[in-house]
Amino acid sequence: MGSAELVAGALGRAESSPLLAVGAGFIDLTPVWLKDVAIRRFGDDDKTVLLVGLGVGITVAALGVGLLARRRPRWGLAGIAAFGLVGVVAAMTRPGADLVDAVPAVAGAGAGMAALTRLTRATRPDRAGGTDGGRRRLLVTGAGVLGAAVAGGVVGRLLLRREDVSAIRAGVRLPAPSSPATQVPAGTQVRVPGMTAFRTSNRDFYRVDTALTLPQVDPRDWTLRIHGIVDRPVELTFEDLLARPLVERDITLACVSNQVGGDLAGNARWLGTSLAALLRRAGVRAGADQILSRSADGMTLSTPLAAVLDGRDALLAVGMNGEPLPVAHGFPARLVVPGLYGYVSATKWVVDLKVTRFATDRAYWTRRGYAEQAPVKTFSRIDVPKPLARVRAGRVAVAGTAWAQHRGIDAVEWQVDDGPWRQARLAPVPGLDTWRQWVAEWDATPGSHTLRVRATDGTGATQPADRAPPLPDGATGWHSVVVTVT
Ligand SMILES: Nc1nc2c(c(=O)[nH]1)N[C@H]1C(S)=C(S)[C@@H](COP(=O)(O)O)O[C@H]1N2
Ligand SMILES: [Mo]
Repeated sequence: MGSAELVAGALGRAESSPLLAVGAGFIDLTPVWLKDVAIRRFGDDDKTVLLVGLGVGITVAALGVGLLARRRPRWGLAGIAAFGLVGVVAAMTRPGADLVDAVPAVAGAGAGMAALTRLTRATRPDRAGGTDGGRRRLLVTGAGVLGAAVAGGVVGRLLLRREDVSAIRAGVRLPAPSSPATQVPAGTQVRVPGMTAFRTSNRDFYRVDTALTLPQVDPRDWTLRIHGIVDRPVELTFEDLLARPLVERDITLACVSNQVGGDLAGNARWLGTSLAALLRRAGVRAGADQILSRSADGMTLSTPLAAVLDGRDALLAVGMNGEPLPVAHGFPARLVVPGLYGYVSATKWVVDLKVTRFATDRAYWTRRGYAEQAPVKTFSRIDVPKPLARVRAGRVAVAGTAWAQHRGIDAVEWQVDDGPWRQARLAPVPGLDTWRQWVAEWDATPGSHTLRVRATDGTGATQPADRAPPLPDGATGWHSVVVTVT
């Protein structure tokens, strides 16, 4: 494995590493329910958990191969060849893979077979040293193999740093917007200790994607192709993109995998060019109802065309909170469409837009049973007090966040135990496309209490009580927390 990492590093192809390729293949083959569990339980750490799990699995399998090799050396070699084959298949089936991507796994299997042969030979007792000599030789050979493997792995990782675009990103200067964001009114941020920030920092912004290794896209090589059912296909460079009129908007992004009470949502100030204007330049023809977008790492997302063209601030974004997009959030360019869940709108590292029909093309998530039309569902959450908190009797601030992007939040009601629903005070918001904070004052009496919340959106529809899972178009249900008052 160390040799394979070294070769992958020398080739400058992270995903040709058998470990990462198998991990990426695993992500693609993971059933939707398990993905959901992983996103929910491990959040941003889901990929680390996967890699550690793979590491444990490989170690156990390697022990099996080693034991087998003691009795039947040929079978041990066959075991390693099988490992290599899995790596080759995984690397070759990554999007855009070619024959070169098979090289690290083949090299790794070759090195593994050589190491196994030396190790099994070292265990054989010889006349001079007897069993003790054999043991010593095994230890020395084993340490040598381990050292070479670790060194190979480390050097391979270091070599991959050449591909890193962070330095290039740091040098990108974004032009000022021709249409700045509306000023955020005073009081948008509810002043209660422990309350969520109205504007999510880039570092705290949730991350959900299938990229085991972050795509490193150099803006100098980046182009966006717009084609399909259009009059004039368009190809745009990063320079072309920055030369277009840029708008700046506060937009809250939410993930369909977010559970009742969950935190897979964030609010940022995005800078980008109008997606509708770009599509008009290409000239969308009659009959189209979908934009199929593709990312540099081969992910595909489908977006309802009508939502992009209905006048909302759908963006091809380059900036996030005053900086170029972070690499993890789509550098150099991504889509942001207010009011739609991320999986049908927020393509990171976007390189291709095909104007098409839902009847013709399906995307990654919709092929896996998620809905084609996925407007964000009205959601409200109690952020303070935290679940199972202990608070003192008397006046207690209850506060939280609600969202219904592009419809807006018109009311938030809260309830103690099974008492009457009361109106919470809503904080002001800069527009319909961000989340909205709410706050209320509770005269808390000693004992254990359940606090519950529900929101009403700008169309007058109140969040339903019925619990639904994220699949196929977003979770529903009222959030509640239990607190102990002393
Ligand atoms: N290339 C790519 N873009 C993607 C995804 C992905 O897996 N790959 N995931 C989508 C999903 S499901 C969501 S919720 C948002 C999350 O964006 P963020 O990671 O910047 O918060 O990105 C979307 N864009
Ligand atoms: Mo998502």
